Amino acid sequence: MYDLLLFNIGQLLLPASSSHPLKGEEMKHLHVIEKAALAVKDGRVAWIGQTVKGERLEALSYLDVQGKVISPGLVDPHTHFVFAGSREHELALKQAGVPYLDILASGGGILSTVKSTKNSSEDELLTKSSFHLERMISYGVTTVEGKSGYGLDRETELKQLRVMKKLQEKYPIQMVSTFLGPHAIPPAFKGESDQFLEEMISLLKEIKEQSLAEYVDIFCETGVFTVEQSKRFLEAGKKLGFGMKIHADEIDPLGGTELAVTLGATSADHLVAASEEGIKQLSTSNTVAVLLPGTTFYLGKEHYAKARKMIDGGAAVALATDFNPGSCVTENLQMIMSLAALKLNMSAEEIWNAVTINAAIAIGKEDVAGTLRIGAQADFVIWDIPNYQYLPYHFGVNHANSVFVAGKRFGGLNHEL
Ligand code: IZC
Ligand code: ZN
Repeated sequence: MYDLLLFNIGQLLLPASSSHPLKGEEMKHLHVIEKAALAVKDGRVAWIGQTVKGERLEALSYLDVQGKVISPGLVDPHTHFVFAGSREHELALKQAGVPYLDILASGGGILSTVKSTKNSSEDELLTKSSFHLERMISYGVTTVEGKSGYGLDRETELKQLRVMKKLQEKYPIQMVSTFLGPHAIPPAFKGESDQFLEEMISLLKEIKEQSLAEYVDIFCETGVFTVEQSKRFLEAGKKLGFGMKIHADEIDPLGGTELAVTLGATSADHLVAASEEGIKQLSTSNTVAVLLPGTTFYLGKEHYAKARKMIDGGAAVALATDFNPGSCVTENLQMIMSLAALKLNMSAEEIWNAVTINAAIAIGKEDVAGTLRIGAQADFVIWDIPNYQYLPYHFGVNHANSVFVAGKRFGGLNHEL
């Protein structure tokens, strides 16, 4: 006897259950079951199949999905959603043509959010990030990565990481925490980035001991941290058993992509300015290219990451919001799927794989997220769309009818079901 049987599913999307990222051609394949049914028991996926005429599966409750599409819960593998304050005043600066890195260099940008986050109590931070997290879930996300990096000192970095730990206890969704201590150089360490980096390295042991993060990450960019510093920091993290991520080649082509491949990082993120050589190396590795077209859009840039070249060359691509208060202010991963279609020229199949299985692999959650497996936590979304190609096509709105986490309806619009 099942707890819940969803039937009359127009299309049930089942990305490959894979422990290695889908690369190149593999990204073009998306397994779809038409006229499907899905059974849930004890919060887990219990049965998946086609609705056979006359067949009657016994369940405590039934839900007629009315031909809509069901996918696994989406995975957002790169966000900075735990922060205080906001930076709407920077929009006018951007309109006046002040570049993102100049705003940072003059003490604004990330450093402005650092000030607000330092001045915020742990409870205030928890309330505000719960709000952002719930909004992400309402858009269909059931697995989220979140980064620290708005503290740049021991106390505030640990405060951000503790908030994420509390959120993991408060919500049934899957979460991954990343320590991004080297996110900017605080004013007290101006001109002394090596000393600041050492401070951040000295926190790694404590973070590991308290299980406050699974990954380490660094902002490798002009005026922030060099490739050599990034290597030093990531290697220190690796030695202690952290997974590695890197903000690489977002604005200038410093070579962070090549470094990620050399170190065997789980992901290299941004890659808008990645070199030809970096892109070639990605295809020979299992490092996932996490692309963030919402950021390119929000920064008003003309050139987007070369997703076509990456995928056609055989690399693995995932997509994320990069939700943060400066360079991409949206929790809406569906909007990112539309940008991937329109600006990265990715196909619908590639896009769905990039926000499910490849995104899960980019944060080490492939065993529990990114597809629907019998026995796994039942995290899925009922979409108000007639087919899976429709979602990227109709942009900027929320198509999530109902978001199920551990087999229970959590959020979404709940139209007519
Ligand atoms: O707050 O601006 N790029 N880090 C690297 C960010 C953007 C977040 C921010
Ligand atoms: Zn980021």
